Amino acid sequence: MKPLKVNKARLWDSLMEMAKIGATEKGGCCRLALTDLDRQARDLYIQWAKEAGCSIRIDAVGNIMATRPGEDMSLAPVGTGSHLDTQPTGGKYDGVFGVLSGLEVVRSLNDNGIKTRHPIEISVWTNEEGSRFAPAMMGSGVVSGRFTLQEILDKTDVDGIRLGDELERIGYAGDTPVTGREYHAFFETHIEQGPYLEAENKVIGVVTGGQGQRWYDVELTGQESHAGTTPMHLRTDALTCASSLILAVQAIAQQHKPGCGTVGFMQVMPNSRNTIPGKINLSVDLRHPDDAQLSAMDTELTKTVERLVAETGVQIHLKPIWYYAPIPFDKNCIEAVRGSAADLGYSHMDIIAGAGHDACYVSDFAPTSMVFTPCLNGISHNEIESTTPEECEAGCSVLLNAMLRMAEV
Ligand code: HGY
Ligand code: MN
Ligand code: MN
Ligand code: MN
Repeated sequence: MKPLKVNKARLWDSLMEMAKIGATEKGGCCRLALTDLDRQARDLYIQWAKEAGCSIRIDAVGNIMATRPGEDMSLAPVGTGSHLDTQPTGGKYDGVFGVLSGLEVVRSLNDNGIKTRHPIEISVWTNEEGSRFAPAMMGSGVVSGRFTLQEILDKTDVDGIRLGDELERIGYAGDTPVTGREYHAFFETHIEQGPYLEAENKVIGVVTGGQGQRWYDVELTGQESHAGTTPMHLRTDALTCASSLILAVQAIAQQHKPGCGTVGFMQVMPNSRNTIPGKINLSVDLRHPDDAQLSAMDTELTKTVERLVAETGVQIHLKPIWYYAPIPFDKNCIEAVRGSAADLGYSHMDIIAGAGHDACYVSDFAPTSMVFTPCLNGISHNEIESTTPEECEAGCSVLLNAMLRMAEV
């Protein structure tokens, strides 16, 4: 069978329509997990999926499963999907491209009158971003057993609002169990969010796995006092200590290439220009494709904290909140992606995912791989995130053919 291509214009129009929900002035999207805007996006997606002939289930952590029937409904579905929640200054494509690619696969199968043996299922995973509620990849993490349902429902955001209450409030606390989910194979399509495909002039990334991550909450406690009357040698300044820690995180990453180290969140208290900061809350995000190196980065971070406490007198509480080791994807699924890209004549290369993706957790219980496409200058988690209709068509067409290989037409 000649490899099928998807409907480029229809996919692009769906992306642009969805991007109107939570649209920001700079051309991005802000749809934080379980806000009313997330609900609006979910509602629109469900409407489209039903129009495409899918049945809808919602599970106890708000994951949405849209299923296109197969000839043999006793078979595990071939799945795809991603997330609709975004970063606060997110783009139009991170996550959404994977969800709407799944929908376009269903629409294209309908256009071509193709009935697959295995059902086809598109998942929208709850709170992949981990921005409003930390950590990330919660919906897929509960289904894969990395997190318990209760611990995730009890998570609170920075304002103390509980995740489970938000799920109820937006009407997405479903009754489908989070256990026993099965896929014959699972693929996630996603923009690369980094510079490598563009640098190598490739259209498709054949994703062989995902790098590991370690996230921490750090609380630094010094002493508030007057900015004008407190001599420099008598200060216990939490912010200057935090500054040393932030630079150390960068140094640790640079000493463990190609590891990454980021401090993206910080609260300064009392945050008054003429009071020496007494309390700092900040986040640390460490990543590496090799688990031993990721552990070494963790050890270096702990040693740095001990050194700074001794040097500055600031108390530092380093609280690990999330860890997963680097994840290898399934060889057959990787080959389905690589072979589909070759059949369609798209330039392609193997690549490891630098970002966390729901596919990483789905690979705990199902054969999994991903399809990456380039984004302009490798920029993501930024409102200027950009890609083209042609790149989206390429990624989605590879997804369609990879799924067909596994779903047995
Ligand atoms: O942080 C990540 O890698 C993802 O965007 N949640
Ligand atoms: Mn994403
Ligand atoms: Mn993201
Ligand atoms: Mn992600």
